Amino acid sequence: MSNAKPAAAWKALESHAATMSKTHLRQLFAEDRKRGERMAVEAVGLYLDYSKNRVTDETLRLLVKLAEDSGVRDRIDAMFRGEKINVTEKRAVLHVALRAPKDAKILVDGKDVVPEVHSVLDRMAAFSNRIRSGEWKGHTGKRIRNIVNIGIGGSDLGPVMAYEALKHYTDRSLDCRFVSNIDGTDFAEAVRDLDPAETLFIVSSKTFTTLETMTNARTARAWSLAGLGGDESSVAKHFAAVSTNAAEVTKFGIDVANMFGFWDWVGGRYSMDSAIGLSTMIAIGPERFREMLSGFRQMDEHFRTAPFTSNLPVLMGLLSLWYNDFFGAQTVAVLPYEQYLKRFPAYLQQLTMESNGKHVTLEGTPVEHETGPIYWGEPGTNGQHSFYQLIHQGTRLIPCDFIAFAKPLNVVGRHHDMLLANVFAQTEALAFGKTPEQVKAEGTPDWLVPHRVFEGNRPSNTILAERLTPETLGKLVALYEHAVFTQGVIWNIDSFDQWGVELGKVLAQRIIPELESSSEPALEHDSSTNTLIRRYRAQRS
Ligand code: G6Q
Repeated sequence: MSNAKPAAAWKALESHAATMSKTHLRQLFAEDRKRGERMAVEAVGLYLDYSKNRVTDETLRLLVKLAEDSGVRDRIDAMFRGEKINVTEKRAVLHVALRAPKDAKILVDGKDVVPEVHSVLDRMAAFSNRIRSGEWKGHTGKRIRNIVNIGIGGSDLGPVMAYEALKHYTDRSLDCRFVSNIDGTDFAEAVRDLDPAETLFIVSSKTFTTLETMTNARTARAWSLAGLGGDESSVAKHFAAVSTNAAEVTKFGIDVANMFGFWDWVGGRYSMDSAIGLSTMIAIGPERFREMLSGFRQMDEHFRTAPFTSNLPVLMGLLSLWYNDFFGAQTVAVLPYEQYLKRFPAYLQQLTMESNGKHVTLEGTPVEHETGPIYWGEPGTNGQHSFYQLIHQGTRLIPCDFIAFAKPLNVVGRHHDMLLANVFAQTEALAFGKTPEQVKAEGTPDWLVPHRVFEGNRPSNTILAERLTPETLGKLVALYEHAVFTQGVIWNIDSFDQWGVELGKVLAQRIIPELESSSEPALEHDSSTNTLIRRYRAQRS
C-alpha cells in the first residue's frame, strides 16, 4: 500500500517480530500466570482462546494499529453500506444482506435489497415445506425422497458442508446428494440407486453457464426423462433452479416458478445462505435455516461494532496474518474436533484461498507482502494419527485453529470427554513441547533423546462453543468470512473477484473439440500438450 500510515505499522511489526521470533510460549506463560484467562475473547457464544499464540500485548497493539491504519474500519462500513468494493467486477459485496433483518435497509444503486432477500427466503420456505410434507408430488404421484444438488465451487461446497455439518438436524426420510465434478462417475454414483420418480434435482448455478454444472444438469434431465417415460412435462416436477440468470434457466426448460434467484452482489463462495442453500433448507427445514441466518447476523453485528481488540474476526485475521507475513508460515491448519464438520476445512479452502489468493493490489500493482495462506485440515482426532507429526516435530511453522464443542450431539459413553481431552492435550503439547531434560528424566537413552524432543512454541487458537447448531454454524462461517475480509483490506487486494477461476472456465473449451473431432485435429499447443492430446485420442480408441 502506498499510504505511509500502514507502511509505518508494517515496519514497527517487522522489528517487533525479530524479538518475538526468539521468544518461547513457555516463557510467555511463565511471565504471566493469568495469560490463558486474559488472552481470550468471548462474543456471540463463541469463546476464542488465543493465548497459545506467539504474541504479547505489544504484538496485539501493533497488529490492531496495522488494521486501523489500513482502513479496516472504513472498509467494513463501506461493505455494509453496499458500496462497490469488489472493484475489478464493479460490484457490491453484500453477503451480509442475505441475513439482514426484515426492517434493515441496504441500498444497491439506490434500491433497497432487503425486501427481495426476504421474498426469496419466503418462497424457498414454502417450496421446502411442500417437499418436506410430501405435498409436492413427482410426475408419477410419488413423494420426493431424494434431493440432488447439481453445482460446483461456491454452488456446491457450501451446501455440501452445511448438509454434513447439520446432518443431526436433517429429516432422515429425505436423502440429499451432491454432484459437482464433470467426471461422469460423480453423477453415476450419485444416482445409481435412486428412483427418478422420487428424485428432485436442484440445478444451482449463479451464471447458469458453468460447463460442469450444465453438463451434469443435461445428463440429469436425460436420466430423469428416461426413467419417467420421456414426458417433457415431468421436468417441472423434478427440477428446480437456483440462479441469477432467468433467461438461461427458461432456455434449459425449468419452470421459472421453480426458480429461486439471487444477485450479482453475492459471491459464489459467500452464497451458502442465499438461495444456493435451498438443499440445506429442505434438509433442515425453514425454521432451522433461519436460526442459521441469525447466527450469521450475530457475527456480522459483532464484526461491525466491536472494538478491534475484542473483535473475533479481526483478531483471527490478524493472528494468521502475523505468522503469514512475519514468520514465513505458508499454511493454516483447521482442525475441527467434531465429526459433523468434516467438510468444513474444504469449505474454508475456497473461502480463504479464492478470496485472498491474489498477487496484485486494488491499484493493480504487485503486492508487497505475502497474501492468502494455504488452508487445509481434517477433523480430529484422525489427523493426530497422520499429519500432526509434522506440526509437532517438523521444520515448518503451522498455526492451527482447533474448533470444539462442550456438548456432543450424540452422547455415546465417555467419547466426548476423550475427544475434548485430545483437543486440550494437543494445544498444550504444541505450545509447551518437551525439553531434552524432561525426555532424559523419563529414562530415555541419550541417543534417542533428540528424536523425542518437542520444541514446542507451535501456535494455536482454540475456538470453543457450546454445541454445534445451525446458529453456531452461521457464526463460525461468518467468523471466517470476516477474518478473510480483514486480511484482504490489510493486503489491499480484491478479496471478491476470482479471475483464476474464470480462466479455468474458458481453457478447457478450446480442447474439447480437439478431443471429440472424428478426423485428426491440427494441434497448435505446446509440444507437451499436443503429445498428450494425441496419446489420449489413440489410447481411448
Ligand atoms: C466462487 C467462484 C466459483 C463459482 C463456481 C460456480 O466464488 O466464483 O467457485 O461459484 O465456478 O459458478 P456458477 O454458480 O456460476 O455455476
